[in-house]
Amino acid sequence: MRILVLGGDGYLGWPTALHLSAVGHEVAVADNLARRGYDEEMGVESLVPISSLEQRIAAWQECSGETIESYVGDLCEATFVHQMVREFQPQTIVHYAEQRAAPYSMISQAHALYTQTNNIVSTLNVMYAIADFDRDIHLIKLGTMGEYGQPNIDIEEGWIEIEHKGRRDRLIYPKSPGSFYHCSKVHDSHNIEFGCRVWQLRATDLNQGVVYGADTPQTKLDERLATRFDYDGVFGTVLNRMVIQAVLGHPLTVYGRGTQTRGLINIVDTVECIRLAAEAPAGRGEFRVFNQLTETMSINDIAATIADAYPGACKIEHVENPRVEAYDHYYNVVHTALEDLGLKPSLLSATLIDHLFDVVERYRERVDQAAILPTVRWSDTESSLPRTDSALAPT
Ligand code: NAD
Ligand code: USQ
Repeated sequence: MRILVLGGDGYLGWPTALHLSAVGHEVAVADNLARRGYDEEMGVESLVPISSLEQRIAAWQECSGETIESYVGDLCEATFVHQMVREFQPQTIVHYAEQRAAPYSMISQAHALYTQTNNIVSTLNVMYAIADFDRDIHLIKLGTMGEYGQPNIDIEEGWIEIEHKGRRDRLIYPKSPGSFYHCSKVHDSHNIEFGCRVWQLRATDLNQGVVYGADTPQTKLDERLATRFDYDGVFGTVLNRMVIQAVLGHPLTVYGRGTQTRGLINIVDTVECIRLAAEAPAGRGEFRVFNQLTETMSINDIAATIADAYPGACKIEHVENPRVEAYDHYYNVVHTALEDLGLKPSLLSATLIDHLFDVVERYRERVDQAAILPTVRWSDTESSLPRTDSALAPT
């Protein structure tokens, strides 16, 4: 199958491209390298050193004999997207290419505007390219579990049967996102569902939980194939951050009470979920939603699991929560669709965590301790307009 991986230079996109290529698919990646630019903006780097996209592709050719084509460009440019789709003629498009950090989207008005514009415009451009070129192309879009929030009822896979005042309907599951980034994913989901209804697109929206892990069987083959591993307070995700904190002897940073619960998935399972979804495509006009997580844990439990697994001393600290979040909430998520397609979950285990400790040990000298604590508060609003006293003063 010809598969185009958008965001193919990122944490998940690159290992996904390798996994799909390793099982025999013809793969191309597209990226505008924006993620490398956010590193420069934030003054941080991936814990694991990463090669350039060209070096990665050359290394894969050397190791496997397989070719991955590449397109460097911005998905917000409609012409670029149309030309790429016409040229590569994919049967499946995997769309990872978005600004994906909730804290980044909450830094300022400019960051919120950038995140929503980048994510929503890129997705619309991809949908238009599919609709214009070949409506049989299966769009696999990365959504997020954070679209649903933490409702006091079970979270279904994208749709819910509702009875209201004696009438019944099957509706898109209600959403309650927790950042301007998470909101952008909700807007994407609505746009794609609409595209499926009006243009008979075929789409799979993968509402993924928080990903952890540093590598996959393919990225381990050669240092030049490594994927990025973030630990900073903006792009680092909770489990990866806590593994690094344990190795550095930094207290594990539990935000607030730590009783907030999240879905988790290992990076090895992420790439396999994409293969499974690609090889069993959605039907024409179908907007299919899978909840892509393998287990749920509270932040306190994640911290305790890492502290228990770490062979040395490890302290857990409750720091002021920079976010606005629910604690002690109900959280029961249906996530059977991917397992029905054949996913064999790799659950969090002492072996997996030990492997992560080893990876971190190897690169610990690269950590900038100053980047660990969170700096972005949900309650702050930094407008892009100058704040003048005269504009605010009563007349
Ligand atoms: P990432 O930032 O490492 O990768 C995204 C890639 O997309 C980057 O390489 C970036 O340069 C590229 N990109 C962004 N905007 C682009 C544009 N306009 N044109 C072309 N390329 C563009 O992120 P990731 O962690 O690999 O996440 C990938 C996807 O999975 C995201 O959509 C994210 O929302 C979703 N997701 C991630 C996680 C997680 O824990 N990492 C969890 C759930 C869902
Ligand atoms: N948290 C801590 N301590 C930390 C970091 C985070 O307690 O040091 C807590 C946060 O308060 C939050 C939870 O851990 O309750 C998850 O935070 P996170 O930064 O690991 O993840 P999040 O911001 O939700 O975003 C990440 C990815 C995003 C993806 C999302 C999946 O960056 O792309 O969409 O996970 S989900 O959370 O299911 O929506």
